[in-house]
Amino acid sequence: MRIDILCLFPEMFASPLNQSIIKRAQEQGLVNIVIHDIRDYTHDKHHTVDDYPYGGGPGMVLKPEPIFEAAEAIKQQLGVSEMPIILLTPQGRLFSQSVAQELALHSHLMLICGHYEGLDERVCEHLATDEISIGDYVLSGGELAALVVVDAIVRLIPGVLGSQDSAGSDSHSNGLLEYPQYTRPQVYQGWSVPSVLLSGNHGEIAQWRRRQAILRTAKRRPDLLEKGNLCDEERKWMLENLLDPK
Ligand code: 9WO
Repeated sequence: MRIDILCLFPEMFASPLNQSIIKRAQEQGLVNIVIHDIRDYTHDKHHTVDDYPYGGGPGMVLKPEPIFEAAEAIKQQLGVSEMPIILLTPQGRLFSQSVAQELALHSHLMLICGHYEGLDERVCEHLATDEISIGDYVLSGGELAALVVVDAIVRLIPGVLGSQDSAGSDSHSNGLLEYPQYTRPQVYQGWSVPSVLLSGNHGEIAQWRRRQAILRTAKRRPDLLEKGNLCDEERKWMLENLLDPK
């Protein structure tokens, strides 16, 4: 997969993309992430990327020309006429694991990050094919949101995760939150690891984990429960344990 990112602060990407799983994915040639500075696509002496808003008001607005020119240059260089061009904005559709899965199917993605000021609406209307928000809060710009989106997508590319840390068992991939996990020591400050996990009984352990995941999802994120495919027996157990917490 190739991901091109247009932004005003390219240095924000250096460290996050050079760690851990994303770094390894790039080294293995599974993803090629290229950062572009929108300022490089200006033609005036001062490399102007923004201007005053028509109609007045606070702040500045990113000019459309450098963004369109950057996007066209990249499409031409790649030899593709159509690819998802995604704007990171609080006005976009809400990002989720299912949006990440959908985007991970493409061979090329382009992400556009505004900063400080807003973007000229013609970029949204006539260049972007999609607008994505990572949540209902305002950031200084789209760069951090783009990093979140890239991280979630890259780990879904086949071969990026080893079979050890399969993407399939993570929180949200089965629709439920993850079950509680423990490692050594067996007792820490008087707090013991649940004895079922030491039992060696794999059937009991699997049932305990599934039930813990259900209970935790019911308590913290009941909105996710419908995606969890509970059977009647699990639903009954959940209701008993929600009413009667031990
Ligand atoms: C700034 C501004 C100043 C005066 C009047 C109106 C204004 N609008 C904005 C504005 O929308 N700034 C945005 C900053 C422009 C696009 C990039 N920015 C951004 C993206 N902030 N937060 C996000 C974001 C992206 C994805 N998910 C959550 C938040």
